[in-house]
Amino acid sequence: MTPHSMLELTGEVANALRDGDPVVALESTIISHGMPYPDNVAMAREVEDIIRGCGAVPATIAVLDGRPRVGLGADDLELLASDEEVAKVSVRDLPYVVARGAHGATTVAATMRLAALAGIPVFVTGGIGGVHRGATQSFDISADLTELGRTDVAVVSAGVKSILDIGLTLEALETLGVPVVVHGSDEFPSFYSRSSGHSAPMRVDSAAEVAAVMAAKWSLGLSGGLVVANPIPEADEIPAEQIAGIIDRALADMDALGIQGKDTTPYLLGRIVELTGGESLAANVALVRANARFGAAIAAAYARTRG
Ligand code: PSU
Ligand code: MN
Repeated sequence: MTPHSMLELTGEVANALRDGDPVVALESTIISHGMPYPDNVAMAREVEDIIRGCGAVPATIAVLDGRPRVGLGADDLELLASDEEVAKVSVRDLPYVVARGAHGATTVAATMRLAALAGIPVFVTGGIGGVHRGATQSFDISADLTELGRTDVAVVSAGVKSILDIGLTLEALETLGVPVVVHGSDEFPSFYSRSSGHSAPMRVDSAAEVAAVMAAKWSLGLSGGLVVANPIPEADEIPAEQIAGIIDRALADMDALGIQGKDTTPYLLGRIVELTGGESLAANVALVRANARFGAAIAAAYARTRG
């Protein structure tokens, strides 16, 4: 397919897509609003290098000067990592930042949509959004779920953090018809930890199996995305019991400050880094590295099913 004319692709990404070579999309909210500077830009660069090292082309996605960009340079990554003015952009925010010529860091939802417009079916991140704890009152359910229900992209993550209600998030994904496959485990992972208390809706043991599920889904005309949960490597795990107290404290601090809406996830991520003295950041970077390797393998396997 020809990428949408409003997108600006790097030559490297455009050539790979034209030739049917594996490409991996990456989001930018994780850079601008998910980690502190300069760890965020170091992570962004390293993840691109890992993906290249695995034989795929990285395509980090963001809106810069109102232009949706697919593939970024070193200066762009530095800007996204350090400029306080970069907005967090989910799908509902895309028209506004584009119309105003502003900068925006795209969430999982907005990145999926732009990746699909470019023709990239595999996207790697750390964690996806979902149903927030207390959503029965707040109605706070991430647009990441809506997008997974309608946009044809497989999203590789380390599962769902327990800042969210993991059980309700899995229920919502089922309602939306989104396959949730867990790599090499019978339990759905909770980001920092390989366990969550929720069993894996479906298990796969290789990148080729994920690619086969993607191909089967879309061949059947079942539009929408897939959640590919890749549990954090054992060596980097923070036990669920240890992180639970930290997350409860971060949630209590958020309530005390009256933080709501789109600011909740960035606040909680930052507060968890503070409360763990950086331990959570090391785990976060480690799981993104592992996801980059697995995502590149999925992109290669899926490209083989097409070629
Ligand atoms: N979870 C993380 N790290 C992140 C995010 C979530 O562990 O960086 C970001 C992603 O960009 C995700 C967004 O799409 O937060 C979800 O925000 P919201 O809940 O406002 O939809
Ligand atoms: Mn929200």
